[in-house]
Amino acid sequence: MPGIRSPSDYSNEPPRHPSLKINSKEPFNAEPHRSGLISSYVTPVDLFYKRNHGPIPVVDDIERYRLSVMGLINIQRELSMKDIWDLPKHTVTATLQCAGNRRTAMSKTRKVRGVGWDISAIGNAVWAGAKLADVLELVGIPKLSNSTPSGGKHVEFVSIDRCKEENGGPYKASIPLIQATNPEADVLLAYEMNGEPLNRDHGYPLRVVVPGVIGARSVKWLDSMSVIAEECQGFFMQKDYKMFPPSVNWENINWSTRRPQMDFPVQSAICSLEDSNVLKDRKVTVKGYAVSGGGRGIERVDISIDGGKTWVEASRYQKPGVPYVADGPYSEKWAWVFFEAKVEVSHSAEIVAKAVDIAANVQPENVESIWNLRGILNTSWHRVDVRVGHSSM
Ligand SMILES: Nc1nc2c(c(=O)[nH]1)N[C@H]1C(S)=C(S)[C@@H](COP(=O)(O)O)O[C@H]1N2
Ligand SMILES: [Mo]
Repeated sequence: MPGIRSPSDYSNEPPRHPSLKINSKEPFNAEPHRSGLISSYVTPVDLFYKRNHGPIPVVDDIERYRLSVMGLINIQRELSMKDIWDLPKHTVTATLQCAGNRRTAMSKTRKVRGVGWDISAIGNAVWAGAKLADVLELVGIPKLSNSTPSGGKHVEFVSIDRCKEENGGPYKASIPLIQATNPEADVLLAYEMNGEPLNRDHGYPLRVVVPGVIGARSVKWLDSMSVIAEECQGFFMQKDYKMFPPSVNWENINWSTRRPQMDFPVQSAICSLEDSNVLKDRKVTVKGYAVSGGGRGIERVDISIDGGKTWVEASRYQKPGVPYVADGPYSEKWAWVFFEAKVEVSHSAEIVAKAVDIAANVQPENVESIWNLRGILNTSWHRVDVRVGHSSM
């Protein structure tokens, strides 16, 4: 379509912030440095991690943009951006996290396949757009539908981009219809990020945001949407982003034995310290993020300076200066909390963070117990080794 293109090479990429740590150039995958990630509660768009599987689409004629909605009874609807803009605008603060966040640390146990992320394949943004439940209602599917009269039970999102995993076809994913039509699930077709129109890297002109779920389901550059009977059969639903036990390797893997990962488990990481930091002062401020999936708030964050033998509780907040209470009147249920604890270490220390969500789910102690060949969902206790003294260099 003129005005809307998916380039087949990387000569049309948008500009990116020079401070990003690039994990792969083509496709472009990058994350901010640890300290940059926690410099503000809402992650600036420039610093927000970028996770792509192909070249960035070019949409330079918004007038021509149409979202096709298929799988309806005898009709296909073409929605323009104006149709979407005319629906009530909802704003949702939600943390997006790649299932591959913290993969590099998992590879230290045994090599895994995938983009090597440190702890910043995560970001928190203020997304605005139409609720998917309202869009579906507009095309004739009522709120809180388990299925449609023609047997539709899932909503599939298909992108404009092209990627090699789909043999040159578009990136796609699906979510259950009941989640898509539940206004409380806050699934958005978002056209704004942090008060600005989405930029190209993050899905201009329209993307899905599925709060509480691994980033892979939040399809960018939405091209079409279908109501289908079975979940999406695309690569990223069926041959990737599934959690396998440590015993499964590339020789004995049977992808069909596992479900596509949806909700994110409880996660936290320390961002104020790098591995092998040499500190000038024994007094250390330990700061970072904690978040869980499915809208489960954070109940507690524990910090240890002796590798997990003894613990202190960190303070938590979403708004600076306002103590965070899970499910409290001011809490954002889909968004991360920042934590902070002041500790005093002796000459060397293994500093550890672990979070607990409101369902009392706790991060696992060791990465070995959750090791999986694709290196997803590394939510093990986050550990950093520090030493007090002068650098030997
Ligand atoms: N069309 C499309 N949507 C996509 C992807 C993609 O490659 N193409 N990557 C997914 C993955 S794996 C993640 S983690 C998030 C990343 O979103 P971001 O780049 O806005 O941070 O987008 C998801 N949506
Ligand atoms: Mo991802």
